[in-house]
Amino acid sequence: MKFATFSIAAFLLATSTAALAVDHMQHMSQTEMHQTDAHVAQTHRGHGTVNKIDLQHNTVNMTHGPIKSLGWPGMTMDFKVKDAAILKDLKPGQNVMFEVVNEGPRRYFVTHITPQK
Ligand SMILES: [Cu+2]
Repeated sequence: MKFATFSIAAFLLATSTAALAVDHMQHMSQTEMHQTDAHVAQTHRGHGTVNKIDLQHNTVNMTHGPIKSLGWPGMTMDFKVKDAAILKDLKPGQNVMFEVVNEGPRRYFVTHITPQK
């Protein structure tokens, strides 16, 4: 009987420790998933003026206004685009609305550029 009690106690201890470990791991992976989600899903919108289109490097240089959701002030910078097709009808001097996705630290890509009147 003593042995049985001991085994039950040991069993309970082992399972609760294991449960805690699983809990912790689930918590960790959920936290990681949330961080990844934020990077993949977040689209930011900005307004700017096209300065230069570089079809060889898939970049467009724009002077853009502040993008609050990214915490960016207005500035002139090169943006990478995922699909060079969105650059082909653009012209320097055009005012545009654009969407930029953040896929991780320093990984920003313009996904849409819409000329404005
Ligand atoms: Cu910028």
